[in-house]
Amino acid sequence: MTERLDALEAEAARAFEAAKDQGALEEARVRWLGRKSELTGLLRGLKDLSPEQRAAVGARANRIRENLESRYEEARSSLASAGAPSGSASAPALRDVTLPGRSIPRGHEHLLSQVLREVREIFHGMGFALAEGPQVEDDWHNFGALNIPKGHPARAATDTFYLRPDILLRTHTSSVQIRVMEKQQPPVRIICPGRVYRNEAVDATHHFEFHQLEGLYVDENVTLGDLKGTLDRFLKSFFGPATEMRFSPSYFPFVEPGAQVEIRCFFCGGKGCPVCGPLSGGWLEVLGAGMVHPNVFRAVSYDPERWTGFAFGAGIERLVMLRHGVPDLRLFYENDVRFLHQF
Ligand code: FA5
Repeated sequence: MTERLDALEAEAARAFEAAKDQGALEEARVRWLGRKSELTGLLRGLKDLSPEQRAAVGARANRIRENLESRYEEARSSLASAGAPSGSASAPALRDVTLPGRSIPRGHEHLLSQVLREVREIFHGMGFALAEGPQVEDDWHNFGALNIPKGHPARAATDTFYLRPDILLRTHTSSVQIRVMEKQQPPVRIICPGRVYRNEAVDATHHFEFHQLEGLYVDENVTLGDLKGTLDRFLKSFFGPATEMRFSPSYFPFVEPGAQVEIRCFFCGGKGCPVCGPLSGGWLEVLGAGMVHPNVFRAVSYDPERWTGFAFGAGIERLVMLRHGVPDLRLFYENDVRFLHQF
């Protein structure tokens, strides 16, 4: 058997060397190394030999197979580099220059980022500076200094994510008012856009993570009229010059008086529609606002007898939903390009 193996090795090596093109070489490969080749048959027959013979002949047969495989590879690459014809696989590739090009999809700014930028520009135009604060906040800045002491029922209004007993994810951007007033003497005129968190069930109009825009103006003789004028200007710039706004009384512990600000539904003109709802009488709530409570001034060591101010807070997602007719707030966070590319 070993003699036959040696002869087979020599014949196969000669056949690989003699092949003039890839087709002939492939034929030789099938004949000498293929599944039905003599060598494969011999290897299969090893099982009938005694254990000693099997080890010796098996090792030799495997060495021969490896040797023939590398001879075959050598022959193949020397035919390829000599440019031997080999069928379509290695034919020179033809380029069709008339085919349309492949376009590379281009991204753009997310709708929420676009709107945040636009809102910042509107308020910059009215002299408001940008302020930022941490999203991981302490109890004092998120609640205590805003006239919401421990045990105050208003704490129940926002379900809070606590990280430690006194450390939490801020539930509103009003915390930034406090941080700015602690550092800066009046006049203060700032807006604070940012992400806030509430432990809430998610639905079409609620998320556990959303954006707010806070505004604060503190100076001598700031009036409710200043607040109304500022918000009227903002809402008209954002929703259009025909926008009608109204204030109704509301309660936030950090302002007195407090107000809920609504705009007349611009989808139905105030008649009542699926957007403003049959019970709203055609008005859409857009933000909370009011005159800064004297206790908030005391918390930051401002003299409430001297300083006056207004504050407001809006939910950015809700503003965008209204302006662009987005029916579900979750669309902002799902990263579905079919939605995103529309804006
Ligand atoms: C506040 O957070 C007050 N800090 C706003 C304020 C500031 C009032 C200064 C007075 C003076 P409120 O909890 O209502 O208020 O939230 C403000 C806005 O955030 C709402 O009008 C709504 O647009 C938006 N909002 C509230 N909860 C959610 C939520 N889960 N998902 C999306 N938007 C929300």
